Amino acid sequence: PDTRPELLIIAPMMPFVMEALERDYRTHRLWEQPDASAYLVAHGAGIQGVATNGGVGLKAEVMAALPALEMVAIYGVGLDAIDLRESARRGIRVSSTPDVLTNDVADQGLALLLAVARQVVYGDGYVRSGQWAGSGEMALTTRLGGKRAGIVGLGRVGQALARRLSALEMDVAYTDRAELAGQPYAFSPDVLSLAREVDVLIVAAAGGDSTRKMINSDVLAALGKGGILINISRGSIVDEDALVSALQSGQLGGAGLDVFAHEPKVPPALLELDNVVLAPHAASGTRESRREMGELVLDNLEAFFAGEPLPTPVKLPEAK
Ligand code: 8YV
Repeated sequence: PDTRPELLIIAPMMPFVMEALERDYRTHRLWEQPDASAYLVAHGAGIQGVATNGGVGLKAEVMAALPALEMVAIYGVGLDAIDLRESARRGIRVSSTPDVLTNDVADQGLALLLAVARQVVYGDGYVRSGQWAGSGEMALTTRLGGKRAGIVGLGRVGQALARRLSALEMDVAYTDRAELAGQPYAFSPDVLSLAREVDVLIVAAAGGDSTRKMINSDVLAALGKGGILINISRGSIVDEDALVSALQSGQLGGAGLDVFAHEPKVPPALLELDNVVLAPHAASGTRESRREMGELVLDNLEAFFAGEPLPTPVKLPEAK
């Protein structure tokens, strides 16, 4: 009999990861099932492992349909799309892929910031459409050097961003749950006071209930007419309706967004605005990051099923 563990794959990963998973596990490809709940009723009972990504995570109803589940390997660092408390309660182990994507996610934040401030995408269109030859120089843009940048969430990605922004000669400040020891950047106790102090606000915090719609209309108003918002973490952290109105009314200067509240849906109003640069949740989407993330998914699953310690475990809340 086939004694390989049964693994539910919730979203596809790079081909080499898929090949290794197909080889080492009896796999179930949930994203290919037209009726996912019927599929889980038929096959859920034997599934011991899950491989999923940070954005899709593991929905409560899927987790509930997997009574034998023991291990969840996340292809990403975001933990907002999986119930860690319930994982702890059921004794399910969880792994993620920290560190390997940090610099690439920070680079995407920097790329979006530069693109918005210097109107890189608009300028590209200006050249391609022949407007340069027809109408002359494009409208002037904004200098970043010497301006103030505020980082919401000074974790691994936030710190990598802070280093990049310092290299642009920006003044960097941050907010987080509490002031962090040993950081050279100015601390603000909350996001509203940070927004009042800075020209650019960059969201690098974890998603989930504790940060939901934290960037609301007051914060956007405090950031102001010349202000720029960048988000490379989770769309849930920004009140998207408030963002659209602030951008439309000119109350906010611009935005660079890699993530959205209802991906892959994007508010149509954003598509009409020249002061916005959009990306399809691609901050960790370099071949290099995705390869290393894929390797960590494989290594964590392998370690778990061999009874060895996980290379990159997620710390779960204490089970009550
Ligand atoms: C996704 C992410 O996991 O790390 C995260 O939390 O959101 C991303 O890296 C990635 O898009 C994989 O699909």
